[in-house]
Amino acid sequence: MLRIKRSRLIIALIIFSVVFWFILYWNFTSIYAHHKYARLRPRLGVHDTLPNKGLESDDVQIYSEIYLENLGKVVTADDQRNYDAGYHTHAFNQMLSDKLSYIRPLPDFRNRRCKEIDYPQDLPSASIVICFFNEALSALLRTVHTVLERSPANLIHEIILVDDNSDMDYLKTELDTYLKSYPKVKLFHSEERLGLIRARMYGAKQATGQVLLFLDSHCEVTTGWLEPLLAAVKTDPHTVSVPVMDIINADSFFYEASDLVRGGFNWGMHYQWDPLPPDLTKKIFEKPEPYPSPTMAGGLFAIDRNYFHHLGEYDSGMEVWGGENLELSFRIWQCGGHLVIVPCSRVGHIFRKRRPYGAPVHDSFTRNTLRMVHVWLDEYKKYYFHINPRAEDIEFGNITGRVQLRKNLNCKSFKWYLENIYPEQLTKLPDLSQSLHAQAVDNNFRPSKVIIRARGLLKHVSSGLCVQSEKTVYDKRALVQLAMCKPGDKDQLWFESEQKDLRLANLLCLDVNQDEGLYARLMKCKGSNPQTWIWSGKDSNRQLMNYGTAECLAATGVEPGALLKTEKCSESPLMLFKLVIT
Ligand code: UD2
Ligand code: MN
Repeated sequence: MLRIKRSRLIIALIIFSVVFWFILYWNFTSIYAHHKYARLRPRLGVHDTLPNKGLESDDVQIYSEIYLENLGKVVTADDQRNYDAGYHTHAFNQMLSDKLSYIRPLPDFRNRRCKEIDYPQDLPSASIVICFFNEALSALLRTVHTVLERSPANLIHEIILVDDNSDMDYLKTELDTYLKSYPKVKLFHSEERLGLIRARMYGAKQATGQVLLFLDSHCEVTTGWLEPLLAAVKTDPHTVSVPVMDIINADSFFYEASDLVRGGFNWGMHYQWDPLPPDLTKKIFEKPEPYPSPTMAGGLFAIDRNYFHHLGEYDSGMEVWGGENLELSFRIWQCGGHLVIVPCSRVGHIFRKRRPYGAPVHDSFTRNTLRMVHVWLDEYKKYYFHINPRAEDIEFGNITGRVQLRKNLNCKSFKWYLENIYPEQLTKLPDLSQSLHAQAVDNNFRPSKVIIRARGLLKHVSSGLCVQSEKTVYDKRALVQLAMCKPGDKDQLWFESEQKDLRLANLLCLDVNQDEGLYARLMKCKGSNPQTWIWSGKDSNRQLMNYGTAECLAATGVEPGALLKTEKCSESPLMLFKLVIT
């Protein structure tokens, strides 16, 4: 009897102490967070001309978490204005970026075996080339400072910044003054807008280091990033090395690890990330060595400077943005080089949901891609045109110089490239005998694999009409149109999936032809960027932004039958939609 009582007492004591410690811990952490927040709170409104270097280490995580949680509740009207203006100009949380230290400690996501590798003492030194157009000063300086801080000084020959004729004054006067204290950093202002491709060529011409290392202007490099990239180029100067690209969240600025992947593309000639086969993942885990990649994303890579020039730099006929990454990837492989991803080198990049800048050329992506397709794809270009019939009529300038370059370099065929470097792609050739719409229906995605977040009518706010499939197939595709709302009708029932696509009747995905920025249509679900739709704005004022075109879905009219397309996001009421949950 006494024994039972005693054991009960012990159990009660244990429960009590667990609860006690839990409450104490919980209180402590919330007091701690609260204290930090109270300390940081007054800084929210501060907007120095040059960003302060205030926040360090774990502040970053706590700060961004609390900030995001409380946004709209506790911030002042000024904060809100700053916050909105930052997003508008840069498509990321500039306000938060301005508050973060340039050199914040970042998690080390490298395989631990990377730290045991001894790199040669005599690695070549690098000219880091960073071009920018209207970049946020804090993001740009964070790129520069992390490079200076996290690279052995003898390996940084210089940092070349190319201002691609930005509009902002702070990128001229203030930046010039600031950089005076950093003799290795050389800033060039272009007198005309070159676009990122010619801006990189311009930067490369100024460089005198043995290796060129290109970075976007909103990156953070991490410890140990440089040596393995340079080592790969040193081992073989015809090897182009690419770091693993981690994700800096555009809203919270959290640094998130990416999986090990390879670069690929689809027949619309959009870049895509391909998962690694499991056996290769295992091999790299055991021995984190560079592995071949059919293509690269484009922004971050190291290349021997002489080889870059020998290989024909870039196609200077390409404008502003897009396509140059696949062009260079094909050129490297077809003309005898190697393209590798270096798992021990990790660089963070702010991935944003839209490009915040316009272009003097209407659709530089298609124009650039056409130049690439005509020079490198040989007979395989028919697949590109099958996917993009409209591209056939688009002007792409003179390519004789590039065709000649291919001859001079004695490059191999695209067939060789596919068979040897990207054989998986040969299994995904579009069926030329079928129209796109027929294929879309035939191969429709298995809905069971997809997690649905919401379902309902996709209502166009200003017309009060609903989005549905156009009944007639036009120009090989099923477009979507506005129609009187019919709740319960399968033809108007949209499913929003976890991967942010919009599926009509849980069958086909809302897709937009990125190359032309034209009409929204229904296609087989692929999880691709042109099928990724991000809601922005609040409640009934919401826009649907397309990840592929970085534009917003808009109705072409307010009457039944009006088609939908994507257009540059604006205040237009034609762009407001809501999902009326059913
Ligand atoms: C990706 C690449 C980018 C480029 C692009 C295709 C990564 C991390 N990024 O797009 O480097 O290959 O695909 O073309 O792989 N810029 C200029 N002038 C301009 C426009 C942009 O200097 O007219 C700068 C811009 O400030 C940035 C860089 O070029 O530093 C890349 O532009 P982005 O960040 O908008 O491209 P992103 O990352 O969407
Ligand atoms: Mn970028």
